Amino acid sequence: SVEASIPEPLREAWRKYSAVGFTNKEEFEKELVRHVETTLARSLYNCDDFSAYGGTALAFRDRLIIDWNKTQQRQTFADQKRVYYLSLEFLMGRALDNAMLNVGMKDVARDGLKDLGFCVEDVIDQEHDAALGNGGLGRLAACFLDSLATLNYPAWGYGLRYRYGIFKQEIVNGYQVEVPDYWLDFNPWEFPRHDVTVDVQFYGWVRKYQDENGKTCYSWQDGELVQAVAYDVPIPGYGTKSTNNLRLWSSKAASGEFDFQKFNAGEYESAVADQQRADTISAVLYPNDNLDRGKELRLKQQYFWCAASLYDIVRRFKKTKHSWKDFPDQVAIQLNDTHPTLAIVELQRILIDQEGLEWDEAWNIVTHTFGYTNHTVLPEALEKWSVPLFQNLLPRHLQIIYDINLFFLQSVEKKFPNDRDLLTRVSIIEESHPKMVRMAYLAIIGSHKVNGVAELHSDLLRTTLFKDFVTVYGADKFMNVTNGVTPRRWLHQANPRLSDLIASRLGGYHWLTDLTLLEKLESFVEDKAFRDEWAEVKTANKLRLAKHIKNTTGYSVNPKALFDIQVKRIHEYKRQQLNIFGVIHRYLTIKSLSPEERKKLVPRVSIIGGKAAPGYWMAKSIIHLINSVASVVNKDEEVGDLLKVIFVEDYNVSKAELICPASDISEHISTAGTEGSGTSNMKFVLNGGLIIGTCDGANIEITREIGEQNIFLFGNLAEDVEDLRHRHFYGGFKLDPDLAKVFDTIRSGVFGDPSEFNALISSITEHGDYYLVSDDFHSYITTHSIVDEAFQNKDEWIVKSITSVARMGFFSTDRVINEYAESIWNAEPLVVKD
Ligand code: B1H
Ligand code: IMP
Repeated sequence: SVEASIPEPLREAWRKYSAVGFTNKEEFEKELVRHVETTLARSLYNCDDFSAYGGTALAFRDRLIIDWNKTQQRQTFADQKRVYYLSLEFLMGRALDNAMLNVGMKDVARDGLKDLGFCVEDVIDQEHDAALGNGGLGRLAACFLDSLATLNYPAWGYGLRYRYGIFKQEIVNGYQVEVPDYWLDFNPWEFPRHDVTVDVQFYGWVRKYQDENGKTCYSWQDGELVQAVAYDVPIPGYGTKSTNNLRLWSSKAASGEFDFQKFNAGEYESAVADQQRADTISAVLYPNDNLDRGKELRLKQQYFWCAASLYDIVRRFKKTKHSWKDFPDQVAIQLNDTHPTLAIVELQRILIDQEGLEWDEAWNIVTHTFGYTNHTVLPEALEKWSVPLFQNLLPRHLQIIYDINLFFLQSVEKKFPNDRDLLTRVSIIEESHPKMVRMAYLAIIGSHKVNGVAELHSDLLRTTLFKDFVTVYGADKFMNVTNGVTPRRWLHQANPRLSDLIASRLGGYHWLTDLTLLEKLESFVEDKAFRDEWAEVKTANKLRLAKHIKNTTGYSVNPKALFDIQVKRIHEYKRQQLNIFGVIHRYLTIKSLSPEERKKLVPRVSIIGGKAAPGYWMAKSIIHLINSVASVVNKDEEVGDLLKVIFVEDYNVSKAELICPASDISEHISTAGTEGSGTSNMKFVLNGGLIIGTCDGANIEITREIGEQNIFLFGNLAEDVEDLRHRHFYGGFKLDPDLAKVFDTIRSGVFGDPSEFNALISSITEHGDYYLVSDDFHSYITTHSIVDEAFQNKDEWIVKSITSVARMGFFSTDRVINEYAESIWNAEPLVVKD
């Protein structure tokens, strides 16, 4: 082993001085002050909350990196199968609170900070979110990393180190304005590895030649080189020493000969321009959720990241000199959607062009290595790249894709002779103008398992989108792994009050690593004292949110009102328009009642938050309508506390941690069959909120787990959507009468210039109502009345809340990761000891 090659006396000297990190309050304070004074060059006299955050973060970082080193060494010696999770998005949020809790040192930090004059919550609040993702897909990747480390799997995440994460949203005069999110000014959580670099090639041409044995070979020549530099982010597990690695690549100009040539030729400016062009690759996260725009720079990002990651993975594999056929026993690579599909082609290229393997042997290795997760069936989100673009940027990869396709189609033809339609349908190349590469098909063909993220979604994949591939491969290749969330961040960290209350009854926090243990809570539902404490926690969390709303919007909301929350990316399929039309309907109802009748109503606060993709006009006008309605309703004295409308600006992970514990009801109301899974539905229920939702995504399994009596379902079913859409066009379209009144009100100008909302209304009234807003409106409104009624029975409401939480054990990402490990990765945990 490597260790044996280091002489014993040297090892001893080294061990004597090995860093250990703080283990108690005094040591923590000492480390904190040392970092503030020497690393940050501040002092007692100018240490503000931000510097205290810096010192605390650095002290915790030291601890993490000590465990990180142990973990990586242990994994290197054990040399068992590693899991690599490739994702273009990791929506991590803040790291400090999570590090404190996972290491089990938050109380130590709280006490230590107090001794030095600081409040731990204020210090935690100083941290800038790491927002390298759009929404659910990126946050799922972050939850997976937490569970992988907690469960001691040897696993690495690979992504891009964007200089700009998702934009910051500001609301100006009711409109969304995007502000760049430069988040790297001070980031103590990353370790630059200037020695871990990979040169990545683009453009150029392919040379065909015969080797000394007369075998035909290909080599990718010339073009442009960009350097990838690794930045490592330690990922601590909860209650374990295991600290895994998230490796993010940053781009810069390669220091190869050709820059020097330019400098020598006096082309200083153009050499600097090359530098800037290289920087651009990892500069910014594409801000689209569930949308593919086919931009060349995006394809460059994808290849840059796949090539660097694959090089790193292959290098690590080769260190222990296994034979190539062992590769799939040592390496599992999971593709988070189709964004990393090029990794499949890149591995095939490495094996045949660089390692000299025969095609079939190489392809066998490739297909046993990869697994592909699909997250969406929305047609506009399915990635396709134009062949001419590919030809120019990645000429050798395009050749390999054509070969993969040829061999695949030959195998299909053999199995299903003379079915030319089938061949056209399953071909990786779409015969359009220009021709397009269908990335999902390539991902399916190059992987041994394909999974969807909730049962309905996986069924839809098998019966619609990937139907022909089920015919070709059989059903076993296509499976379901229902999503989850990490209970560490989404209960313990976000909702310390509820976590402590649960711990007080379950005798500690062991349920945080076995969430099914929550079922024991059901035996306390009859306990009045427990129910009261449960209700108090909810009220405290609502107060915490009310305070934030007051500080950020100036509006006062009544914490006794029913808090109705919908926070997620703004998208027509997620139907925030249905929500705001419902709010207008409620407003009209209130206005039509006498003061006596109004007294019977349940006061409501409708809270909506989320970002719209900068180029998505319909989503932006939904935001504008919400803000316009808010400014009218919130000022209407007749309405008072009966209805308040709040738009939460700049919804992100740290705000989600504040918001999820504070709902009475949350909305998950996508058109049936459109939401892959949804994960905020799980977070809200886990925090004791009930939900109103459609039969879509994971709502269906949540219902199965918690019971129909504990969820408010409404709307048309997925199986009826196609028919309804068809009828809108051919049977005539009939607008719901209540919705018609809502539209009349908007058109009357009550909420400002109605022409601003024309497109929103006409997409329903004139253009086929693709998302079935009108079809579902009546049952939506009726179900909200049922919610109001149920909320008035406080005791029953609390019972529903407790029962739901008790039955949410299934939705931990620990369960999810164990399912992937067993049925896709064939990977085992490796416990790291001291
Ligand atoms: C999800 C995306 C997505 N599905 C393309 N698809 C993107 C697609 O930048 N792009 O091009 C970005 C994101 N995101 C979400 O994944 C689903 O809509 C949710 O339902 C699901 O819960 C989540 C995690 O599986
Ligand atoms: P990599 O797999 O070479 O990228 O190494 C990742 C990390 O694993 C290193 O930074 C070390 O902490 C650890 N590591 C790698 N190789 C060895 C080794 O030979 N002995 C002990 N630890 C190692």
